[in-house]
Amino acid sequence: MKTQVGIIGGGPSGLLLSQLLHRKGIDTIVLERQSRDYVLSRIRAGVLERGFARLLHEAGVGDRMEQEGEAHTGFYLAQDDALLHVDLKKHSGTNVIVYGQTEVTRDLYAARDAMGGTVIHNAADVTPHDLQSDAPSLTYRIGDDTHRIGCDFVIGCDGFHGVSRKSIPADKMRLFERVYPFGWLGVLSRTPPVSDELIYARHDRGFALCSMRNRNLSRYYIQVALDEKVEDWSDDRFWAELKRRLPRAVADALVTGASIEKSIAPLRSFVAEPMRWGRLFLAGDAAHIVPPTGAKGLNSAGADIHYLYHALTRYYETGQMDGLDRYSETALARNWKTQRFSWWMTSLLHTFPEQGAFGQRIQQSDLAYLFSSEAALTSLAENYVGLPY
Ligand code: FAS
Ligand code: PHB
Repeated sequence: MKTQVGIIGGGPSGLLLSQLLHRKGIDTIVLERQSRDYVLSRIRAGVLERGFARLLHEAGVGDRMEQEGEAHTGFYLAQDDALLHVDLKKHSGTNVIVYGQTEVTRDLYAARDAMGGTVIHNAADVTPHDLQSDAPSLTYRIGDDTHRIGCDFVIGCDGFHGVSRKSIPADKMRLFERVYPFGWLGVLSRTPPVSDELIYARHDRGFALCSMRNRNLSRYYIQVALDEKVEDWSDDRFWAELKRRLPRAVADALVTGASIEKSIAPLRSFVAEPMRWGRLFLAGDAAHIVPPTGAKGLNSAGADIHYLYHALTRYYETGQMDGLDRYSETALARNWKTQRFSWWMTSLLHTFPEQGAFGQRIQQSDLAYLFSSEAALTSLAENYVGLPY
């Protein structure tokens, strides 16, 4: 088999790039190691930047998001019983859209099917070859049969645990990482959200987040220690702990119910430099990870895909490699700003075992400053709605 762009990973990054390129007449093949049902069973991001939404429209998959997603012009920060509103519209001129990553991925799969796009599921042992040549290839196995795909470029959209980043010699890369001393225990429940907008809560017992997917599907998180096991958290125990961390009025209004999904995700900040090696380009979680506090994981993947889409289109239209040659530097410049914001939101709102009384006071004064300064709120808002591509 031969294609122009071989993509490893059928998550949102790989599917979005494949869809965008196909609409420009550029041929791609996506190799996904899981089944489609498995990919669509994962519950992940919930907030889209406007830039990401524009990219979905450019890919022809923005309609359901507009119909079923919710435009949010603000969110709340809670500290003990205080509930402070961050007016995104006032401080940034725009808003975010609440529309789950699962639905984005579902829409992208439907669009790939409608265009006859090639997504190969259950592709085992995907392996890139000859990445330093101008004729790289991908091999993969389905059952006992091994297949090879020749391509011009290989795009690694295979997430943090994928094969693409590991295909770059260790001495050609610099890795930057911060692992946080806690995780997020998340629950999805068919209950009405406790608030019309998201609530990020700082509490001495630990961080909590009240989010949603729609008017009858709520998403809640609480910070937990790394050694916590999801099987030790009954629904009742989760709801009781969540209520302890919310302002009394919010806790009293909380509608609880059976969890339909419950999981613990570890938190890390991670960046791999460079995001290119020869004809291999990394995008999304394959290259960088952020703690979800700033809702930037999926959105920073979108920025990478925007850059790659334009660089690859320029190459196939003009033969110019300049956009591709600039990709890593451009994508990393924006991603490090996203890393900073996500680290800052995480440091502001979570309890850290080693922070001590001084660290708690710094967090409290950081929050107090935030709400005493238009400049600080403007900075928070412009980062949360998404920096320009
Ligand atoms: P993904 O990891 O989504 O997709 C990679 C795909 O590649 C997967 O389908 C995988 O099966 C496939 N793959 C992996 N190795 C392969 C191989 N060797 N061969 C072929 N295919 C391979 N972000 C937020 O903004 N908010 C959140 O609340 C949030 N919660 C998260 C919770 C969890 C548990 C995780 C892991 C991430 C979360 N994120 C969140 C971040 C998440 O949304 C990512 O940023 C987003 O999925 C990035 O998309 P991709 O880059 O496509 O990577
Ligand atoms: C979510 O709804 O899953 C969500 C929303 C905002 C975040 C993180 C997760 O910052």
